[in-house]
Amino acid sequence: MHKITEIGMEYDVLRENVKIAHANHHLLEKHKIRSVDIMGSIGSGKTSLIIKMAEKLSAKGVRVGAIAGDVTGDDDFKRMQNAGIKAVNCNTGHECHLDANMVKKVLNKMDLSSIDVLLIENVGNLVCPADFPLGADKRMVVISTTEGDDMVRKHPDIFLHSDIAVINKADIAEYVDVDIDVIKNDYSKLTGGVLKMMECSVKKDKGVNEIIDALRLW
Ligand SMILES: Nc1nc2c(ncn2[C@@H]2O[C@H](COP(=O)(O)OP(=O)(O)OP(=O)(O)O)[C@@H](O)[C@H]2O)c(=O)[nH]1
Ligand SMILES: [Mg+2]
Repeated sequence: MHKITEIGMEYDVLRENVKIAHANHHLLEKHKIRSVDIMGSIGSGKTSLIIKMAEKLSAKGVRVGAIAGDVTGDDDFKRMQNAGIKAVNCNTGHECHLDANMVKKVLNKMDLSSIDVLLIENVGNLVCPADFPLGADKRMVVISTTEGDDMVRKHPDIFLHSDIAVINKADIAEYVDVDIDVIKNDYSKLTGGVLKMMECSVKKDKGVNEIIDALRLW
């Protein structure tokens, strides 16, 4: 569990995070903004998916904003901006995940009346983000075929903390010797058969509409 000791007192960071997450959620609801916390492995295609989703949503008149969460730099932020998304960069410094307080500070800087949907890209990591809800309506985890077929078995927590799970880069599964059905079966078993993993290829624009449907963002 993530805990810190401050001036001799143990301070429960997770409990404080939940309180701020509730406030973020309340603020987003007040502005009628639908929001998604997009977690997932490094390089699984989170930014690519956000850009593709934003393109499709914008074409239907939905105004999209995004938070580009990264440890350092502005690469993803610039990609989002170049794609016409109202984006804000959020560098964590040394942290391997966003937390609710970082998101609160970003929300204070955003013009919330100018967006309908907020897509929050978390730092690429399949462990830490799970513990830190941000206040988004939905949490989604994105993995890809290039990480192998054992991600659900190795990182069950993040899948259990997510409403929707996506396996991206379906277009290259055969080249990296990955059987997507193995991953889907692991996920079904983990979630008691209630939830099905969604499959997509952002590159080939396959499965992205279905993800937007599942998130109810149109
Ligand atoms: N073949 C293939 N490549 C993809 C697909 N989606 C994304 N990529 C590529 O995968 C690489 C990583 O994509 P990003 O969108 O930057 O991934 P990310 O999860 O945002 O990465 P981090 O923010 O660094 O964790 C890029 O070179 C993308 O072009 C896909 O569906 N198929
Ligand atoms: Mg990214």
